[in-house]
Amino acid sequence: MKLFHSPLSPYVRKVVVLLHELDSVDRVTLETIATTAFASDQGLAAANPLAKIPALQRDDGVTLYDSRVICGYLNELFDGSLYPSGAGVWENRTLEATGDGIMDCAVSMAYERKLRPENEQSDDWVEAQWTKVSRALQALNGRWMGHLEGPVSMAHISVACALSYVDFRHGARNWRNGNEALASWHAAFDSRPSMQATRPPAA
Ligand SMILES: N[C@@H](CCC(=O)N[C@@H](CS)C(=O)NCC(=O)O)C(=O)O
Repeated sequence: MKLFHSPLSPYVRKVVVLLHELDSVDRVTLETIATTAFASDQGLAAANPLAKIPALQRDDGVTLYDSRVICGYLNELFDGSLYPSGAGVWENRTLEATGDGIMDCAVSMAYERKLRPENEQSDDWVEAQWTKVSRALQALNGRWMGHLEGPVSMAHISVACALSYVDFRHGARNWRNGNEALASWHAAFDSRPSMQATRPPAA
């Protein structure tokens, strides 16, 4: 199996953290590519019409995409327990969606600044995206700490990768201010070997 990969993508990081957590890193080959919305990698576009990473090309030629689909597939394939069932399952999925949604907003902000010419960039767009990130961080800090302190799941991995991406691209925003409980949870989670092994290179 081949994973279209970039060490900078928080969505890809979720998948690679899962592989570490399930002790299955050697079961997937990482193909590192550079792709942007304006310049898609052609091999990736042939496998995933949306030309987004992560995309997982299986040995039977089928390509799975969207990080949540890939993580669900690999968790099942490797007999993981990163998707709990039973009580609290939908809360857990909502927590995962919150982590993924923070990534969506934070990536959109980075694209606006990095990919669009300066005279086409919208400060209002960037600030509107940050408002969503900031509200989601307050919700995590205020309402979700009980869940975050429970057994490790894909939701934990998603939130941790999202927070690390906010550090990576938007460190100057100081997200820890006012979110102290979340900050100390993140510091502890970030020390896991799976997170240490998947750090993005310096920006
Ligand atoms: N919802 C998707 C989002 C994937 C995504 O947006 N990946 C970015 C990299 S961080 C990408 O491939 N961007 C290239 C593009 O938009 O063409 C997922 O969870 O996999």
